[in-house]
This record gives sequence, C-alpha cells and structure tokens, in this order.
Amino acid sequence: MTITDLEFIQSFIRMANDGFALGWHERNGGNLSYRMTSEDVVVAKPFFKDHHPSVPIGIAIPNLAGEYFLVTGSGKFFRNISIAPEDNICIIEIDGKGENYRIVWGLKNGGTPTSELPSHLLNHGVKKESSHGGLRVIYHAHPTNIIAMTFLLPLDDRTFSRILWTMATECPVVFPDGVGIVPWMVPGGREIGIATAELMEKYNVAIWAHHGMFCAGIDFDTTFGLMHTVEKSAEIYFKVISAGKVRQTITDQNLRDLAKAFHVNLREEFLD
Ligand code: 2HA
Ligand code: ZN
Repeated sequence: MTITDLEFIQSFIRMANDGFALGWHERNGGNLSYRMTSEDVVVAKPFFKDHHPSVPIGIAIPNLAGEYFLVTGSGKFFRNISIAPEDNICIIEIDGKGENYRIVWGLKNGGTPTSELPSHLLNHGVKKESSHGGLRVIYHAHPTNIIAMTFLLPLDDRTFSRILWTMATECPVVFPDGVGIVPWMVPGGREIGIATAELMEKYNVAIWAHHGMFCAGIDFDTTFGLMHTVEKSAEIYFKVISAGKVRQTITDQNLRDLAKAFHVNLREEFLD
C-alpha cells in the first residue's frame, strides 16, 4: 500500500486523466485542488514528510486554517499525473492563520503548488463557508469551446448563462445558478483570484475570458461533470451557429417548467 493507492488520490488522478483525454489540458494548462477530509488526513499522514519550509500564500484565508489540500504542481503537465503522481501533485497544509502553506507530500523532484493557488484557495474559502464544509473540489481547465465563446459574446453573466442553459435541456438542471464571467485578467495572482472568488459567492462556474473555466463541486464526479456539461453546451452552440439559422430553441417558459419539474431554482434575473 502506498499513498497513491488511497481512494481520494486515485479519484484525483482519474479526473486529471479524463480532463487531459478531452483536450482541456494542453502542455501545463489547468490545475486541480481537493480539500481533504479529516479521514483522508488520517490515512495519508503516515506518508507525510516534514522538511518543507512554510511559504506565504500572499493572502489570508482564515477559514482554511489547518486544512490539507491535494493540488497539482505548477508547470506540471496533466498528461503526466497518472504515470508519476508523486512528481506532479502534492499535499499542502495550511497554517493556523490561513496565511502560509507547507508541502507535506509529493513534488518529489522539487516544485511548487499550482500557479493558480491563490484562486484555488480563495474559491475554497468562499465555498467552504457557503456549503457548510460540503464543497471540496476546485477545478481549472482550458476547454476549447467555452474559451472560443468569450471572443464572440458580450462578457456578462446573463448572456452566457442564458445561451448555455438553452443549448441542452439538462443544462439548467446541472447549473441552475448560471455562470459568472471574469473579464480578461493576468492569471496566476491575487487579483484574478479575488475576482473569481467574488463570482463563486453566486455560482459554481466562473469563466475566464480568453483563458478557461473554474468549476466548484462537492466531489470529483460532480465537479468534472459540471465542467463537461458547460463545455458540451458551448460545443453545441458552435455547431448550431455555424450550421445555419436557428428555427427554434428552449424558451423561457420551457426553462420555468424544467425548474419546476426538477425542483431547482433558476436564477430569476436571468429569465425574461
Ligand atoms: O498553466 O492553467 O492558468 C496553468 C494554468 C494557468
Ligand atoms: Zn489556465
């Protein structure tokens, strides 16, 4: 038994592979983080090593104090995660103030956690609070169609949400809150992290214009499924607009009927 046999690490690796297989992780694109449960920490702890220095996160996230996260490494390729997990991912421990992290396992040949660590941790901070601890996965990927949409449409939450909802009947059920849009910003820092976390107060999906998407979910399946559903919707959008003139679509009344039948609250301000 090694640490990488643990179920949460296996699930993390499978998700990374699936994202790569779908073309969302060219080169070192994308990153993934998972807030470990106390049970995960108990079973993983015997494999921890204690020689890494404490590093500032660059922002204080007090409600993550003492949490452990499994995260991808900066500059690492999703393509390589399953063949050498201990070299491409790591576990970090957040200090008692939520201001510093320390690697406790992984990145065995050196390296640092994902360049988008501020965005991941700020999103986790928001979601831990709003989900009463239930939400554990934050996923960033570069799905082709959703990126392409950000060149064509006005960058507002309502426009994107309405189009994505109406491209396939299950979309409003999968993301009834809609999606938020972050205008183009420099990636990898505190500012884009704050802008994304603000949207995560309202949504489980934040689209970064001309860059990619962030999804949040309670577990690996839900979070991967959310990314997959939104990206598929974007793909349908392109097939439709490039194929001809739209004759009919899902109407606002259809959306209301769906919400009623599936017991979800569609964001009212996005309906006509
Ligand atoms: O290269 O996706 O946003 C990793 C990224 C940065
Ligand atoms: Zn990216």
